[in-house]
Amino acid sequence: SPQEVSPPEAGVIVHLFEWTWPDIAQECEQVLGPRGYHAVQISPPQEHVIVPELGFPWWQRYQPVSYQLISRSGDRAQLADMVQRCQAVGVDIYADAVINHMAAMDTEPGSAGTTFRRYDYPGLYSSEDFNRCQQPISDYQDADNVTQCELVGLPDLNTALPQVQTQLADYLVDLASLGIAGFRIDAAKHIRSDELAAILQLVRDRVEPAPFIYQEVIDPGTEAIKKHDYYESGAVVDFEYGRLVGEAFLNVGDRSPADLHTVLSSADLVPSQQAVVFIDNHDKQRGHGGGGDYVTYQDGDLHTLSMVFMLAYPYGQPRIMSSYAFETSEQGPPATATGRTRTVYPPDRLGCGGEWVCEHRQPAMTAMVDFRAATQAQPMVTDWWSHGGNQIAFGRGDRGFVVINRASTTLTHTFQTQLPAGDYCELMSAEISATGDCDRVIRVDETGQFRTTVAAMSAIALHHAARAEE
Ligand code: LAG
Ligand code: CA
Repeated sequence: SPQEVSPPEAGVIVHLFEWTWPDIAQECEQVLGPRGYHAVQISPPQEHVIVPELGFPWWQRYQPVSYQLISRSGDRAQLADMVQRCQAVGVDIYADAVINHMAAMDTEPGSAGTTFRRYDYPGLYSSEDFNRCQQPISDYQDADNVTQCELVGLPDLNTALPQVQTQLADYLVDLASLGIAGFRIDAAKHIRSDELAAILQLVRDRVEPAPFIYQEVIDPGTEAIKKHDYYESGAVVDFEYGRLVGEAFLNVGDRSPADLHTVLSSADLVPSQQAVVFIDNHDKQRGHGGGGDYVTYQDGDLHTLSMVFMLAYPYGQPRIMSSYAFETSEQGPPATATGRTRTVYPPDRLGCGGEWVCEHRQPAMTAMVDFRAATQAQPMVTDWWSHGGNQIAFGRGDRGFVVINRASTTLTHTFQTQLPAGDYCELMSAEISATGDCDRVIRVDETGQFRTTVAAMSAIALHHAARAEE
């Protein structure tokens, strides 16, 4: 029977890409808990390759050497401490689980000091544990090729074997024993769905409550492996959603935000209660994972507005990408010359808005995390409105209303809503004001209408729980 998955109201996930464990602990206490974030996706916590000759790229983390919890983000004790501290303020931790393959680059010992060779990882796996293909994946129309050959040349585990399934389940159970509440299944498309289901069943047999599972299945609709093959194991990350929203906001071809409600309603997306969605992820923002037209922090206001749309629109469980600034696609996080990651908090105190971008701290993001929580009980879109291609608005019944002006001109209009009459606090401006006070009050009249002006390339949002003081 299909696994229970978190409903969309379970809240917003933030991917703190390449953050260290002590930084994540502080971020939970100071920002994520107070602001109502639901969970953090962390970078893969296991031992990984070290590649100094390429300047310690981020993708070191996707080449596992062993399942010792010693990585660029910190050690086992730091990981355990972080999970506890986040849990204490109501924030769950989801680990990125790299279980399809092992490390390819074997010239240096791994991050925990383990010496290994391709197809031979001491105490874990030897050559008989790997698939026989041993060639890079070359044919996405052939399911066996996709699941049994090597993703970008990474040694492909034979996940049909009981000993491999047990080894992988042991790793995930170990993470769960530290309090980790869910897993992003990396490269799920490259693991046969029945074999992945068997591995996850071994985990569920030993972990209570069952971890939240979301599987990385990039399905453009034209390949042998389909996202629905994976629904029985949990949630699935929908890659079409972010592409469709991105193309609309970028005005690719003749697309525009005005068409989005129709386009999303008719697209072949993962069912809402089983979908994890994003505007950009760590691959798409740098042209990895197949590339495509996705909007990223480098697009500035366009990115903010796309994210506002995702957080306001009642589909799937949203994941916010929290980036570090980069110029080249291989570039790792801010680091010393020896590859030690430099931190947001002490000792380095780099802070946010520079080398660490921290999209999740933007006022529009924290406002919309609040909006999503306040509107979750109303899953319908009401009063959809558009003017031209780039000015849209919609309601969430009597719970909330959002206006997104992606045009380069000011928008003044009288909007129809289902909101009860009253004085509402405009959420974005409240977040921006230093005091957190309600800077801008919008009055909804007895007929549910309000008239307002929205600046070019900006948005406003109202919800029922943020009324202005009488
Ligand atoms: C994923 N999802 O399914 C990750 O989101 C994605 O970031 C991972 O690839 C991929 N699956 C495998 O876990 C990343 C980089 C690759 C990198 C790989 C392994 O996008 O570029 O490959 O991690 O580190 C690198 C080199 C390749 C080389 C390969 C093997 O870039 O040129 O062939 O290592 O040595
Ligand atoms: Ca595989």
